[in-house]
Amino acid sequence: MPEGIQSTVARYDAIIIGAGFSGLYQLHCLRDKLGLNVKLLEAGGGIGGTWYWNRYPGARCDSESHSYAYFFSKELLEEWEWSERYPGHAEIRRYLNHVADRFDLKRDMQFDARVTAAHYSDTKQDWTVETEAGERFQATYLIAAVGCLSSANVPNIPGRDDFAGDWYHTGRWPHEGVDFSGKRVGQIGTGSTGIQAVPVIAETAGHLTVFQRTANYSIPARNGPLSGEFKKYMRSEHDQIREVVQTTPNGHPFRISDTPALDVDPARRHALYEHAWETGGLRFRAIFQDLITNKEANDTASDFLKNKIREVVKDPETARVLSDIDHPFAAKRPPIDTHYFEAYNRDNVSLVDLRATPIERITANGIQTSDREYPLDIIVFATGFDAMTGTMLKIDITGRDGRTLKDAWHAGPRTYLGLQIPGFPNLFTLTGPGSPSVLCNMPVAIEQHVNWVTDCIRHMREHDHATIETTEDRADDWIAEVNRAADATLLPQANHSWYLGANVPGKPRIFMPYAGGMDRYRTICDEVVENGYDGFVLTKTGAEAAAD
Ligand code: NA7
Repeated sequence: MPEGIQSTVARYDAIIIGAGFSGLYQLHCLRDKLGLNVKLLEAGGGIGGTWYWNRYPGARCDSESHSYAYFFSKELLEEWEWSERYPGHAEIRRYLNHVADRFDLKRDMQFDARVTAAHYSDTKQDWTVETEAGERFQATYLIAAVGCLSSANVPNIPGRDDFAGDWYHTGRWPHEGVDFSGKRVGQIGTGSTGIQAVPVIAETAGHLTVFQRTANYSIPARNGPLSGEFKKYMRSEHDQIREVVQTTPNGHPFRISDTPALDVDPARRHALYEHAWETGGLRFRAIFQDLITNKEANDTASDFLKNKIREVVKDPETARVLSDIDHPFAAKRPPIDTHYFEAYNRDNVSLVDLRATPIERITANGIQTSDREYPLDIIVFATGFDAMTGTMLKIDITGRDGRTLKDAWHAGPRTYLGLQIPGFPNLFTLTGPGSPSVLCNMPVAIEQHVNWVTDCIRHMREHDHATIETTEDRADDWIAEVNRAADATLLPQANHSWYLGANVPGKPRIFMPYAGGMDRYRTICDEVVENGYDGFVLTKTGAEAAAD
């Protein structure tokens, strides 16, 4: 144990891992509503979770700001004012810091405290949590608020350590920023992140070479400052906005049309797509009811979007490579952008088609493809995340009978409702795999989960329950339901999708988020409670395993 580190074990009712949207609200609920003694441990040096780390050029949320917020406090809704249609990373951190200050949360948080291990004791019925620095904490409840996109995926391309220049992953961006002026920059990756970064990096780079493996759709975000009128609407109509976000399948502040795409004649359909393109953002996905369930309907949107790429991008070969998209629209998370395709019309931006000429290795000078070497000063990895499970699996977690999480999840994540894992009593996973999470506007999914966990712990304390744990059978049933929900959509049809874990070599291929809709999911969770925590086993204080 390093010098100066306490050797005694601090004791709490609950430990929360992570100071993002979910950790902050969970701390507020457990401490201020239930009166528990809570400690929040955070690996980063400050508040923000995903937004603490993602500071790359152009980093911005794709949810509209008036819905990317907590809805639990009327006062908070009335006093906070977003400045743009989509909040940038710095503004989101300001918001979360404001929330933490307003509810006096920081006094129970510890930063630079990366949790490396969490072990459950069958005899003591509690968790011991250990940080990288060797500090240990004990608690009855352990809440993983670790985020879905927090474990950076840096591909293991041969020669990476040989590179003589600088390289960065977008999800671990230096706080002081990176100076691209006059530099030869190579960017690998054209997902949501890469698509945001390209136009901004291109503004100062000497030359930007984008290495694209899978071509992607993107819709203009149409970002801009919010008008005074809209700000007034946000403040005065938050009840109505809340009602929409909490009752739609995806938690966004707009309803999904109930018209199937093919019920509309082609001219009218085209006009509706044009209108949605001009409106911008994820609303595009909502203009027809069946875009993510019916391939023929989806083709009408895909064709429209591919044509837009060809209209915008002047060089025909670049336009061909960018529009040669192999998956249905929205089968992967659809990016939204600010002048992404336009960036390819700049003299200092060029595109490399990795499908035609794959990367062979990274050299001291740059990137070597099967065709040639691209000399570079900086490489930007916009290569995404070991999503939804990566962060949990990096922690050495053992549950009942010393069973490791790695073992429990060797074939893919096993949870009931994305809330609990069989064999891991009193461990709750906020927006865990098997919950709508990333298929929903995140703060909406987070509030529902935190409220559920808070009510559950309240129930346990009121009824003298020592532990709660879901069962293997229930996890099996829920995995089948998650698969059924995904198979009813086009989502599993995208290769390399991080929804499937297919972007990380060796990761089990299983559809991780629940695609049945946040509205339906909320009802299922409510029914579980109404039926006496159906699917969970609750044991009485002091009892070994007396099922309730
Ligand atoms: P994504 O969506 O996983 O995108 C990662 C991109 O990096 C994607 O274009 C990948 O191509 C590419 N990639 C990954 N590994 C490689 C290798 N080895 N070689 C070449 N290209 C590679 O991550 P983002 O950060 O953009 O977005 C994550 C989420 O954050 C997003 O969906 C929003 O919810 C917010 P591929 O498609 O796998 O061929």
